[in-house]
Amino acid sequence: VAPLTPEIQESPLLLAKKNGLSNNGTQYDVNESYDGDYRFAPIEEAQVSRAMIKRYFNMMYERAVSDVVIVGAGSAGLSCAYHLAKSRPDLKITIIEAGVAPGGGAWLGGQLMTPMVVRKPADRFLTELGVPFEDEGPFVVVKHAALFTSTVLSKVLAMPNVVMMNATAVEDLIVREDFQGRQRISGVVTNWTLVALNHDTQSCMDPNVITAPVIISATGHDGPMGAFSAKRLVSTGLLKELGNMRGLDMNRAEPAIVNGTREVVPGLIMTGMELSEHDGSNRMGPTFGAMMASGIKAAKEAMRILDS
Ligand code: AHZ
Repeated sequence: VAPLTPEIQESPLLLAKKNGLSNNGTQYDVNESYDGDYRFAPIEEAQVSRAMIKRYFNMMYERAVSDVVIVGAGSAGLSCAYHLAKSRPDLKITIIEAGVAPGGGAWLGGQLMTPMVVRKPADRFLTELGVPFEDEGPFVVVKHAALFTSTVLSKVLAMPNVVMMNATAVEDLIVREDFQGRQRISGVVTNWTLVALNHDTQSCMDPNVITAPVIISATGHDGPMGAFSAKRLVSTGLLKELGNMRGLDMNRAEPAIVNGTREVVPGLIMTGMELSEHDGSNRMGPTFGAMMASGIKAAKEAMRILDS
């Protein structure tokens, strides 16, 4: 990928410091003593800005064309990203997460309590991640939901083919006509979340776009931002009406979400609790196995589409 701008000319002082040299050209010594004399390598403030700007905007430039965009980094979106990125290191996978903190509702189990319940056989995913749990027979319990979320998040972010833009919201879908005259979702329209939340107060703050042959929507059930794609499909006329999430029934809800995970319109796969709004299926409350299994199924669906 070509750099956005020609290499910025560094001042001789910056260059010397970057190379670990002091003003007079001698190598500086970073003293690692913690006895009141801890010293850092010298830095210019502008170096910090450039270190971030160059990487972030080069990343945006490169990911303007992605292979797969995952919208939403809750338990379903992250499980999907993990399976897809691990199975297909050749794919450019771009995650867009509206919140500053990725993880969606998976930092806690239920009613702000920390343990996370996962019904079998989805515990296999925990074993694959290396997340420990207690076996309770038909289900397992992770001692803190954040242990699952931080583990899957760190593994996803460490994969070289994955990037995540958080604090960034998908605020529309790109809908194109394919060669058969069918409407196909071909990308997402993004904005900084703080901008997306202020369209009513400022005029014309136009968005940015990312194109990809496969979009996976994992934006959760209805909420301030949730069920984004399901609602947008209705307003574009691609879906007649929302099914609307039904009441809680764990035994009906979990298989309905996993078995219903699919390409809901050409180019758009839906996973996790967003599907309950699309299909009108039940909610399962604080049990997370379906989010993991649905995410994995969405990843398999993406590979099927890309390989077809
Ligand atoms: O910030 C949202 C969250 O992190 C993000 N998101 C929503 N709209 C977005 C948009 N652009 C970018 N327009 C967006 N990001 O999507 C994430 C959704 O995570 P979640 O935890 O809400 O959904 P999930 O389907 O991964 O997990 C649902 C967990 C639930 S809800 C539930 C119940 O209510 O009964 N039970 C379970 C297990």
